[in-house]
Amino acid sequence: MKTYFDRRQLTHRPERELHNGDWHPHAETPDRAEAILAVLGEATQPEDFGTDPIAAIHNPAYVDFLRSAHSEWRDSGRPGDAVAYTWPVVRRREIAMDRIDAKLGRYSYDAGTPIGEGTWSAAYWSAQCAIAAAADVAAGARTAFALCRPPGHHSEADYFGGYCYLNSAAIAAQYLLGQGRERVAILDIDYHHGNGTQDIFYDRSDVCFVSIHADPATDYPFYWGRSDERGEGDGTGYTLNLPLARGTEIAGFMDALETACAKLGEWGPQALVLSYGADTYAGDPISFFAIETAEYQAIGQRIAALGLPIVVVMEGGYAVEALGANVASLLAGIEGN
Ligand code: Q9C
Ligand code: ZN
Repeated sequence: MKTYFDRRQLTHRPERELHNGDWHPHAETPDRAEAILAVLGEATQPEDFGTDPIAAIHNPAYVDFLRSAHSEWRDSGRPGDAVAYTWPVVRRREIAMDRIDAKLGRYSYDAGTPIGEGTWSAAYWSAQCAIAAAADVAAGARTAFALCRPPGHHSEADYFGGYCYLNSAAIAAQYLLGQGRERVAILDIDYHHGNGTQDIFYDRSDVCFVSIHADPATDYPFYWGRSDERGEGDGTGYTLNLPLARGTEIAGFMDALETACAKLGEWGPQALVLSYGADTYAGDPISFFAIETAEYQAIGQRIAALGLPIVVVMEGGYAVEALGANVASLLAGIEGN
């Protein structure tokens, strides 16, 4: 299957993140992408689909903010990456804000997602990879792989967080709807709940969001991903959360995947966007499931058995030395090997 990647995605190099009360080297490094490329061999540079497909998901004020945030930070005399440190508690009223510090808090929800000089360009090209892969599938390809990095599933219409700035999976799903598909499913198998994707489609019935992830009672992002979150309004019943305990191995994961696939099969979507995080891997340094490299193939095979065209979008996965093999294993399963 075709892999999409653009070298400009490497210009995002976050220095550090606030975790457990201290600063740590950032886990979402450019060498993650290099490690995947080294195993897959070759990638196609996506064409530039412009900002329209991004604006179909993200608010204009948020996109403007992202584009200029780092230069505003620098112009206000601050060194290094822009990082928020003050947040409005649960959606205060909309107010006009000029101060970069205020805007950083308004448009984010954590201190683990720095904005550097290359962040906008990298996030933009990451999203273009997802659009290019979706365009292939819309044109009849059975599968395509978007090597998105930075990842996207924690980002909503107007916020960033969880190492994510633009929601590539959501942008891909919306693009498929724009190409005549009426029902598009998103299956999210990253270790962390895809709160941004859930929020984007929470009140909609044209995109069904199904997620398998670590229980938010113990794991980031804490405030989303409980099994009683099922959508609202027209979207009631179109969100399905399947939280699992820390320590989950392949058997427990496959049981949840069976439930997820049953739900998707019943609904009958015309295409699937797979948010794939390899941070469910046993050796992941920031996550606590126990999936082994070879087992991703079975996961891929089960998803392929849905018989849907699939856009695979890369999300997390931080065990850099195993990341290429973990991605190759999943893709082999999806390709029917
Ligand atoms: N410094 C993805 O896998 N970790 N994002 C909490 C904060 C945040 C992971 C510690 C994990 C985000 C796409
Ligand atoms: Zn993750």
